[in-house]
Amino acid sequence: MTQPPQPDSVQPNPEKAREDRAREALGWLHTARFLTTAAQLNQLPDHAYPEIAFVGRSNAGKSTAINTLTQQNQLAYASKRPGRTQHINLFALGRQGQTDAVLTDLPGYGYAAVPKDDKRRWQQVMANYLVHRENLAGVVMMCDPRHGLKELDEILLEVIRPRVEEGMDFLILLTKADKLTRSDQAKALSIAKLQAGGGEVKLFSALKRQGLEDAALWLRELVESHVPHPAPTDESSEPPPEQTP
Ligand SMILES: Nc1nc2c(ncn2[C@@H]2O[C@H](COP(=O)(O)OP(=O)(O)OP(=O)(O)O)[C@@H](O)[C@H]2O)c(=O)[nH]1
Ligand SMILES: [Mg+2]
Repeated sequence: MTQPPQPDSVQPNPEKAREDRAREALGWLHTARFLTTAAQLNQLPDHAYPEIAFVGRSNAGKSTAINTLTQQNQLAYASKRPGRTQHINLFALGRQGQTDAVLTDLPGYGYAAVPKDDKRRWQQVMANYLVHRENLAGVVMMCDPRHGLKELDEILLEVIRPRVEEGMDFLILLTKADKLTRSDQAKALSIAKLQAGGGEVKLFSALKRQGLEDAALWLRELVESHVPHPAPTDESSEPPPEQTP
């Protein structure tokens, strides 16, 4: 006679667990709200939360990715016209009005129609941000796989290399994957992995919502790995009381 299954014989279902985690991560991302906008680094507010920046060439799909990940159509400005994002825009994340992380939408680079001086000024602002922003915990580089990683992307990778070596998280999202066939997607993925020197690379399509869960999980796990201490509140910078078991 076969025994009925015992509770402790229930096999864990990794797929279901991942789905649950992804749902939780997307719910968390949906809490995103506009925090502030700044033209340069010294105008950004100091805060204690991990910040994750979306970088990439103009028109790569940074703002659209932020809107798709947060499931808010008009949070970040997205447009067919390259150069739409012209400031550093910060968005706060966290449930119940509490902040536990910040997303940064950065203006894209490589847009030919931008005057030379503006380009230089902007590249300086971005390099400053990527090198000096203290609580920068992760960088998501958006790259259109039809063009591949370009010279400016490579320069940016060099700029953040020391921080990545110190442990900063880094992800390349190959955007607009819907414009590639399956086999071209696979090729683009292998090439970008080589170029990223072993860094993480994922396919992403805002249009088809491809890679959405992967990206959401990556962001969530990054933030969870950075929250060992409760963040100080605005009212008091005193350390929190010791937890008793
Ligand atoms: N087919 C397709 N189009 C996309 C996707 N993501 C973005 N786009 C389109 O690409 C264009 C640029 O998108 P944005 O999100 O504004 O790009 P950005 O990187 O923020 O651009 P800048 O702000 O200029 O740096 C828009 O017309 C989007 O609709 C995608 O996954 N698939
Ligand atoms: Mg933008």
